[in-house]
Amino acid sequence: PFLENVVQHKDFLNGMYDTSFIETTPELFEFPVRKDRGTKLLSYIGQTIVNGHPGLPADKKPSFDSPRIPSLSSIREYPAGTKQILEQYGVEGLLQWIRSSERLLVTDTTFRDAHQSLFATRVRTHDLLNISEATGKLASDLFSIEMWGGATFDTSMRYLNEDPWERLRLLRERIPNVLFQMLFRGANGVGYTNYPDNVIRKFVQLASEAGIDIFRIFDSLNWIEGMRIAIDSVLESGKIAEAAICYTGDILDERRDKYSLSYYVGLAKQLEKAGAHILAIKDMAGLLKPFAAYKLISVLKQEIGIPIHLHSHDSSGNQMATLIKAYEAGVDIVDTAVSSMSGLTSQPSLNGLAAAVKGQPRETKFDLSNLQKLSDYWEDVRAYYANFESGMKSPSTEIYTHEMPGGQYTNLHQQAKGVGLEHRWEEVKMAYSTVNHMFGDIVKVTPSSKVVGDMALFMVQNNLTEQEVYEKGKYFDFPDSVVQFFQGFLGQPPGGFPAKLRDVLLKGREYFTCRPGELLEPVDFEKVKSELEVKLARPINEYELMSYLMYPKVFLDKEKITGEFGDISVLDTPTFFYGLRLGEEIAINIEQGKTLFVKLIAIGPTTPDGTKSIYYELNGQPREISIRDLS
Ligand code: 3PY
Ligand code: ZN
Repeated sequence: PFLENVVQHKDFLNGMYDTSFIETTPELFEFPVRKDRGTKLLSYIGQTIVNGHPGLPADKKPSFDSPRIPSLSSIREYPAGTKQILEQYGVEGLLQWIRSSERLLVTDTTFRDAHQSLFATRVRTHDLLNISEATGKLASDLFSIEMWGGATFDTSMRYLNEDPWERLRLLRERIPNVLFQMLFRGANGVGYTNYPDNVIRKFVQLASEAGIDIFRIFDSLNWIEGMRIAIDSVLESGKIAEAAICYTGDILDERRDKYSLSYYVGLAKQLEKAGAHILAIKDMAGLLKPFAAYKLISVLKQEIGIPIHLHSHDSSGNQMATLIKAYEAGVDIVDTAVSSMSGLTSQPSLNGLAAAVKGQPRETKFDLSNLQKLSDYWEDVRAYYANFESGMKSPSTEIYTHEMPGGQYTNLHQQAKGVGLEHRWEEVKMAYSTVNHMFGDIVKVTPSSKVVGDMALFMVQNNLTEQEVYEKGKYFDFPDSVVQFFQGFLGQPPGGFPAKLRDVLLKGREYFTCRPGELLEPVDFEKVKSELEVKLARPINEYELMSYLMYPKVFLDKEKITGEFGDISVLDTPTFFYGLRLGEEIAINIEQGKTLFVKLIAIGPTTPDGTKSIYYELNGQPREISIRDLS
């Protein structure tokens, strides 16, 4: 602890010390009280009981049924799946297998996009692990499982205090037979802005070593320049590069000709030329209507030679029909989610699709009763996260007006709630559409969609109309994300930025049209790593370094919370969100063969110094923890 205090002291870090440093710095001898794992977990639970979990009401813990985990006693071995095809025959062999497949291939997004879209990406690794063996065994005919990337990287650290790399490693151990797929935002990595080229290369290399097989790469403005480094890195790593065209507008609406059929075909051809193994049609908002899908996919099937993978969101309720029309047009792979995690802003139902094409020439191989077991589990687990849902109860064709991505809907709803605008949610959605129009009708997907969302919230918060933005814009400081977007930090939209709005927003700041990666200095990995090790006073690995490079502040905050509460990923989800009820006892497996039994005995009153005593039994012994009451 003494050495830790020295290397973490600000004067030491800034090089402002001499030989009298130790004698003249008494705080070097103040040592934090070391807490054991049990005490740290009791502190976390106490903190949650007294002050609530951020974003959740500090209510009494609701009671939940135990999730129905399917029995696997009759399935000893994992059936061989696509992972084995890749391992045995390599990328070319896998592509050959896709082309010769007589079945419609299916990806399950339950572990990533479904919960990103339904409840703000909050599913914890704990709940994924409990169903992972069953998923590998009961749904071994999946083409792939999308389980990483998108917002999961950020949210797992920010809200769940988890290490995303650990999630990947643990899931890989429990699902050894199906390809793992991640969503990668091109030059924006798994973040919200462009990163230096060498960070993007290193991320892909690490993710491929850690178990990702398929990288779905997109650019939030469909700007191919923002995708090339990522595509090349995947090709170098020997994994599968699935490059995406992001679908917006409506190819069947002749008045909306900015995003036409020929625009998408041109883009697809460029991606094929750039080396993509698979083309993804990424319909992030669910705007690709059934007959448009038929047309787009039929034409693409003529114009390109690589397999086509369709991704969509069911916000309008029309997207199962889109999948069926895509099937008729010869789509190779489609994205779905386990039924209790499907529909609305999520993907259409895996179970529903399997049933719909049963008996057709390219039926899937799934056993519906097995899929039902997975759905039963998720139905139970979904209840834990009810407070993060958006309140959307039915499909809505409003999506064709605001065009908000499914993966953003609940996140923006949470963001609106956070700034006190939940009651004006309808206005926020309308402002979202207005901002898109002001920005020149752009592709809206992370991070460009976040910029549109930030501007929409800003306009609602300040009661600004479009006209007032132009007229009074000089008196306002617009959100940083909006300013940086117009400077060119996310790349260039088709047709460029509207000049009038750019002048209002930039107020004389510079902007550029080259690739942001050309302007960003490469990161000196060794240097950042050693600085971080000094700061944290512990060695870090390359994966942690990458988490820090993607999200420096979030990573450091997580480190602090881990220091205070230890590894809270071992808690079951109701306890993680709501603590314990009086008299309730839980068992916490803190490691293989080591279990803590925790019972809540009593909660004391708030004392004049603003704390409450929480009385527990830990493995039968009385324990008291004092928690500051922040209410
Ligand atoms: C993400 O990038 O997180 C998305 O889900 C985009 O659709
Ligand atoms: Zn999506």
